[in-house]
Amino acid sequence: MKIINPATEEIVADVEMADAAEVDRAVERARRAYASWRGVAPGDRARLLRRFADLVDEHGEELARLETANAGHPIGNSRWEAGAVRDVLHFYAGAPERNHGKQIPVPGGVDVTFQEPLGVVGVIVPWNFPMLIMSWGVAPALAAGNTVIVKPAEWTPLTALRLAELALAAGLPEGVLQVLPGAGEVAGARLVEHPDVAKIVFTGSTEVGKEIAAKAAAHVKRITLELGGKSANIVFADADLDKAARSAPYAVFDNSGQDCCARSRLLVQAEVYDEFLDRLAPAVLGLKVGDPLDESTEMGPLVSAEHLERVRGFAEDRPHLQGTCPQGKGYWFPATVLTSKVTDRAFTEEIFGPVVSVVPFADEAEAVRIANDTRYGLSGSIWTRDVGRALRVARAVEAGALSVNSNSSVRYWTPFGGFKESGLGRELGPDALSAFTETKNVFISSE
Ligand code: TXE
Repeated sequence: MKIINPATEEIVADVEMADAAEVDRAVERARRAYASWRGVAPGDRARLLRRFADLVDEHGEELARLETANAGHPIGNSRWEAGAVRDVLHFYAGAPERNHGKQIPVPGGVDVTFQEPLGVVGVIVPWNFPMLIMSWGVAPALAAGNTVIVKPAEWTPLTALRLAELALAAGLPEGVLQVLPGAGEVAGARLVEHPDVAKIVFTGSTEVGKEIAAKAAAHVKRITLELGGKSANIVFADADLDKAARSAPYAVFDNSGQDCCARSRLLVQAEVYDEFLDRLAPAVLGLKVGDPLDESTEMGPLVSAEHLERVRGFAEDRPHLQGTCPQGKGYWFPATVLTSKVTDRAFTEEIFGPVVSVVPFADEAEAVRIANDTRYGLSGSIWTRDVGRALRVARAVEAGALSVNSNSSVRYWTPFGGFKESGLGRELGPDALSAFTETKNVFISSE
């Protein structure tokens, strides 16, 4: 398949797509590798993961440029993402030696638990953060003693393929980490259906996530799902409005809005609604959209022509403000603010583009009601100076990753995942390892 640079529409690579038979062969290799990888001493496994992290660090600039060429991310963002891949690997490199079980008092002997690896894990990755989201599944899965097959998104396989080469160069044995580019309905579906794949980690659309959950259920296969979002950014009248207005564009336009945590529903308390829209304008109109290799660029293109058309279809009703973007080659779309009704499609469906819908609310109760009136529940922000209100609203909003007076969502050492149709299970944080292990209880008789 031809891989396109979304900023220039140039072909940057031609990548072979795996068919079902190739997936089967990869699963067989992963099974063979598992037999020895699970027995590698914890300290040795940790050392290999650290060496892998060091190589990612050494090749950070190369990985960043590759991600920019393939996914269109501004180069500064891609550098941050390469650094985050390194950090995630380091974080979970500390895990093999802390993969503790328990000793439970029982009469007539000793009872101990072991955290056993699962076997072969399939990690199905989307195109919005190709190398970063790959690392969230790969690092804890390998640390726990599993072997991994990654299926990158069709449009963005390049950094995943390079990471697999770096893993081999770091000394990870053949078959421990494989990357298999392929179509979702072919290679992805085969991974999900393969009886020897013990677990699927999937990040992508809620629709495909549901399909995967149904198929996995047929084998009682373990799954972690990170799906769509339609997160709320709630601004109360008592908030630091300047800070909230400066921060709001990045909450939705970062990565051109192609972010499952994008706060694409901006709820503003009625008494400051007009003032807030006025404050928002310079931040939206001033956003620098263009060549992702230019160090000063803040927003790049969308990932593909197909996705651009999809986003465009959402941005026509009730436009309030629109920034600028390059014309001509590339999949460009400007930062767009809509003053929506809560029933508008743009307000209820995930757009995954640089489009934010603003609506007013009267009071705390109404803000919570609107925020929760969605099938999604991934992230969100609350802006207020009232600590009590911040806590009440944070507890009331049905979402997995909230922030107060901030628009950040993800830190690799804290848990991340969704309520409702935004997902199942948690990635990252100290407990992610348990998503890649099975508890085994062993009783040893002393009689
Ligand atoms: O996602 P898909 P798409 C949302 C976002 C976006 C929409 C569509 O709203 O506009 O989904 O994007 C693989 N069995 N998100 O179509 O199809 C596919 O090859 C197994 C939110 O790109 O879900 C790719 O590797 N795998 C999201 C991955 O699934 C299958 C990130 C995601 O593709 C498969 C991406 C199948 N039947 C999109 N069909 C987020 N949560 O961040 C596809 N795939």
